[in-house]
Amino acid sequence: MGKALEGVRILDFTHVQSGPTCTQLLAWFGADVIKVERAGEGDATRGQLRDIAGVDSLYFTMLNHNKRSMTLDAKRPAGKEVLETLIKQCDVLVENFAPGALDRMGFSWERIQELNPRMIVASVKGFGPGPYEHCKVYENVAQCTGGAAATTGFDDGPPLVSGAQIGDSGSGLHLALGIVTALYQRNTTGRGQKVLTSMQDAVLNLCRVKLRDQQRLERNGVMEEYPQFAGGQFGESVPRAGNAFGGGQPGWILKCKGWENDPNAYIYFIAQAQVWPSVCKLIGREEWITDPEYATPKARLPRLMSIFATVEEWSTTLTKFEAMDILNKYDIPCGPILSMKEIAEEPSLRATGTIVEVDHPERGPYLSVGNPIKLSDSPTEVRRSPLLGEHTDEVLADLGYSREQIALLREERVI
Ligand code: CAO
Repeated sequence: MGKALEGVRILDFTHVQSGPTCTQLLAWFGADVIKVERAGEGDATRGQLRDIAGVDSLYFTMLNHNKRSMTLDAKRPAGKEVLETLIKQCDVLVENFAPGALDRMGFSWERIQELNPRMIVASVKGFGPGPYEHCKVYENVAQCTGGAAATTGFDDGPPLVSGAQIGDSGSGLHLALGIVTALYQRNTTGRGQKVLTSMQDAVLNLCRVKLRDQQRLERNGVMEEYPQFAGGQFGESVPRAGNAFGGGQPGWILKCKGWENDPNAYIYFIAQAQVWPSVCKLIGREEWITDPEYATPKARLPRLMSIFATVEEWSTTLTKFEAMDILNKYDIPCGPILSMKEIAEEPSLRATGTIVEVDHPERGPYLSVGNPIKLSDSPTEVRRSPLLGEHTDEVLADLGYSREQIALLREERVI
């Protein structure tokens, strides 16, 4: 079966996590992704957080599947010539260098347009145009400047960053959508365009509901579903809501059997209005079904934390999986807190290709997260990440370079 992006050629000038997340997705959809790296070291993540000496790290291998790697010194004249050829023959250039690096290399938007007016130039930067546009940015900076850290954690504690890499991988996802959208528009305009995702914007987009809450707070002074509503105080900006559910259905994380020794023996429980009678019966509080202090969602709001404490008396008698089975029988929305170990071993995730085992010539088999976006007519086969420069000769030959020319570039240490 063919692939959705077959025939699309990507000049992948990305490194670390945000850009590579984007180009990996495009590769999984069938694009030919040529990762251009500096000879010697390559993408810095090849050597970061190594678990096996001298072997590409999991950080690198898990973000660079299905790509080809070529080495190139893009700052030397002969290297720039190769880059020009690549720009002429590719559809998209993706980069996440520090601001201005591509211009300093001599490849401004205008220059790229001259070389190939159909080229789409897609960039991740820490910030969009404005006071911080020149700053270098990593994941947690974006979480802090995009509203995530201020709204994560408990209100008696400091701001918290999340384990989910919403700044890096989140930006990569946004960028990938921008690229396929620009490719689609090119079908009618015949022109390329610039695609920019700022990490701050991407995080803020994922924190959209918190900007909603900021405006609700300013209008009404309180937000009834926040834990602060029951006796606490609201300040000027959206507070950290602990484990409260962001939507209209109240929820919280509850202890389950074994929580004293197992840091993940918990379940997320949602007191959805429709199933309130079932919740009351399950936890032995049938009187709450009709008691005016508990019967309606509005009446329950000021006493949510004590309601969750009562449900927890029930949940601590069961393992998280037993609790999940029982709650699901009554259609009560819930979810066990799964550890990374449990997720890695979960057979259903293996069956769908969301967790994949990949073989690598230097490290042997390892686990990775496969393509989370499933297309029925463009299935994903996850192939191992390339070794540094593994495809340099192959790519140059594809571009029309002769054996002699390639040998000369190697002799001059351009590749
Ligand atoms: N040939 C020649 N030079 C190359 C090259 C190649 N193949 N590949 C990279 N370089 C050069 C760049 O041109 C740049 O040179 P100048 O500084 O002279 O312009 C230099 O290598 C370093 O690139 P960089 O500044 O992007 O790298 P850094 O390690 O200093 O910064 C990072 C890393 C991530 C902070 C920065 O790239 C950045 O802010 N990127 C945008 C935001 C982003 O994506 N952040 C998320 C990263 S994932 O956590």
